[in-house]
Amino acid sequence: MAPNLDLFGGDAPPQQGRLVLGAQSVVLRGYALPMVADLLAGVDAVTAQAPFRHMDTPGGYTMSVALTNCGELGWTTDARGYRYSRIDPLSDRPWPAMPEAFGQLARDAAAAAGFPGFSPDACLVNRYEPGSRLSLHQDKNERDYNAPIVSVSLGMPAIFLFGGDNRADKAARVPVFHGDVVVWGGVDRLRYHGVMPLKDLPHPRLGSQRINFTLRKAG
Ligand code: MD6
Ligand code: FE
Repeated sequence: MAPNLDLFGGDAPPQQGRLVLGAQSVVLRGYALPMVADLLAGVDAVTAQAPFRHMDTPGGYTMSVALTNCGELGWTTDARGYRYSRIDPLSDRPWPAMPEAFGQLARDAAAAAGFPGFSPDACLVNRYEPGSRLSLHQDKNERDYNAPIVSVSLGMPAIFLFGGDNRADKAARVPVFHGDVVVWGGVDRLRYHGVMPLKDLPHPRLGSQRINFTLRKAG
């Protein structure tokens, strides 16, 4: 192949542009690609202090997605319920600080999606392996629903399910790729969503995993 036709070293070309999901929700294709190295360094720094773990749900299941947190507040679940906490129950210490690159990306992406002034205090980091899934849920443990949520996808692709305000509403199937950022808030803030069981489509940099992190204003 002529060198000028191989700009991406054999990888698929990065996607660009936006996919509108709802009145106040959008996928920003490839928005995180320029800062992937900083984001992955941030994930490594966070997980060195607060490793990924499989949490239990109040319903008696163990999540197939492994998770951890950074920032002032971290989301946890156990037999007693879902909540935000300042302390990592595994270490009994505060969650690791939010890496600067996470906060910057979240502010920029939120503003690009119509939510200026976003200032997240919590970041939930999820790790998916082939077969991991996330059943339909609403994000409603945050105190203030005026702030949006910014969700960053790295590694293997996934099919994000984007439903309505009721669990039974039909959900759209939205493929999300390495570097995509989903922002939602406002009238769409409480829509049901989830992730289909992941296929094993190894990513050149991250192998057989998908890392997703979601930035929120929880407190
Ligand atoms: C995920 N994301 O994409 C799971 N929540 O792995 C979420 O649960 C989520 O992507 C709220 C807003 C955006 C999200
Ligand atoms: Fe969610």
